[in-house]
Amino acid sequence: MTIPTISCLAALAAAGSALLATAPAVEGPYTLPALAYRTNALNPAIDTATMEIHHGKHHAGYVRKLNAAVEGMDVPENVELLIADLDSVPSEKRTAIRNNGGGHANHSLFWTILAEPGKGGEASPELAAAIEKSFGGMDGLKEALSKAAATRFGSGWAWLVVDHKGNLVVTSTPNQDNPLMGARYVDQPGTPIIGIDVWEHAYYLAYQNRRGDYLGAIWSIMNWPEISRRYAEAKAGAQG
Ligand code: MN3
Repeated sequence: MTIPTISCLAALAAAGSALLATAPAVEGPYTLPALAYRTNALNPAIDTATMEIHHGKHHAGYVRKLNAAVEGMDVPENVELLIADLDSVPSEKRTAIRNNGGGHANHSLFWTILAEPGKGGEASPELAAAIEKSFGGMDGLKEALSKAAATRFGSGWAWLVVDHKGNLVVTSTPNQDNPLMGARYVDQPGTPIIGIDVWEHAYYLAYQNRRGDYLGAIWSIMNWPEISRRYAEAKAGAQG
């Protein structure tokens, strides 16, 4: 066994601080949220390398580009409020804010509705009843959401949303669009309570072209207490 010498450790520390000093500072109102679990926690449904790249590179990239896009603007701290009001942002910045604000909001939701296998709990009685009413039960929901995700051509997201009447609806969007963006931007507006990332970067390392296998596995890592909390909040905010 090789024991590192003090000078070796000092060199490493110096290299580390040099790295920190030269890394571009994250400037701006939006920040990459920390994960509530380790990057290996979602194995085998989502592998460690995918989690590290997806969160640490892709999501971080959306945050960085969003901060660049909103530079000099007075923006809400909550990115969901920003993307829910795209009409009010300057037209020359709208596409960048739509793509990168959507990317930041979508991934921020995605990480929180996932949990370690066996720790995902159960849907609240209220959410379970709503799933029963709209989809005939959990199997019906899984089928509808998996179908929406599997048939989304190219990159995008599949969603379970609460619509303006308070009903559960399954939909999908291209790119980083989010149902919060409203009817001018998406087919089915609403408040998302589940979002499934079907960009290839979300599954390609482990599943390659087998999007269906990824979609089958993701049900083993759903965080039902968090999805239920979002349901209750969205339901309270719906008009119907
Ligand atoms: Mn993604």
